Amino acid sequence: MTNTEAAWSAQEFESRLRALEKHYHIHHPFNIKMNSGQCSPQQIRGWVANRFYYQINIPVKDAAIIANCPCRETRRRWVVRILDHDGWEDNEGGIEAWARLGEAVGLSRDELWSLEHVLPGVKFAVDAYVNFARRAPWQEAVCSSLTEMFAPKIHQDRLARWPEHYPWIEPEGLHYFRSRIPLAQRDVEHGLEVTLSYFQTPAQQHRALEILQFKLDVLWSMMDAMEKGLPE
Ligand code: AHQ
Repeated sequence: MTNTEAAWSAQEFESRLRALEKHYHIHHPFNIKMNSGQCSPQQIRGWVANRFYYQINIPVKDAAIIANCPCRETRRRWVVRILDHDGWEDNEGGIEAWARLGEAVGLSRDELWSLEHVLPGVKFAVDAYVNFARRAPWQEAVCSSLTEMFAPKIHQDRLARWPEHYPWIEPEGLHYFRSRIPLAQRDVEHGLEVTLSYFQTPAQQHRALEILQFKLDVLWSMMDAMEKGLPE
């Protein structure tokens, strides 16, 4: 980036963010293996148990963003992300839906909640994400959530392919993926609003790309750890 470079328009900035899709974990060899039916039941269970650590940390990450955010309007909107995962009143939430996915693939709730299957590389990557959200300016942490721009496709792939490739998984276990698609689209709208308005100068816009790449690397590293650490 030269220091005479002009800032990108909002449209160009968004398309640069979206161009990072090529680094999204949908393209990771382990994800391709999983979605083409080549994973053993043991590996599917391992993926569910490891991703559970990511899921239970999402509301912790979002609470860190809220704790750092002085803007009531933003907090009023961001708080729904915590409720989406933790649930509220009789809405059980996404963490409960993931526990149901665990049972559908043959993991007991105790086994899932024990976190005994969580691999060191997965734990390090997830903890790096949560600690980033605790320490970074809240707008930077918002920007890091924008990997969800690419999430609907990966959920749709699982819904389309897992029933045929993994008929042994109880179908209702896939509810989490279906429920997440509209929520991801809603969340990305808010995340983009904050990102496109906060990161104004060329240096800030390049910083935003770096932040998104960091989060893409978090997801990619989780897959690296699972590819290596989940035996056939
Ligand atoms: O289920 C996912 C989820 O609730 C979130 C929240 C969001 C964030 O705040 O970082 N990212 C995210 C993602 C979820 N599912 C992942 C998947 O592959 O199932 C994708 C992940 C993301 O794209 O960041």
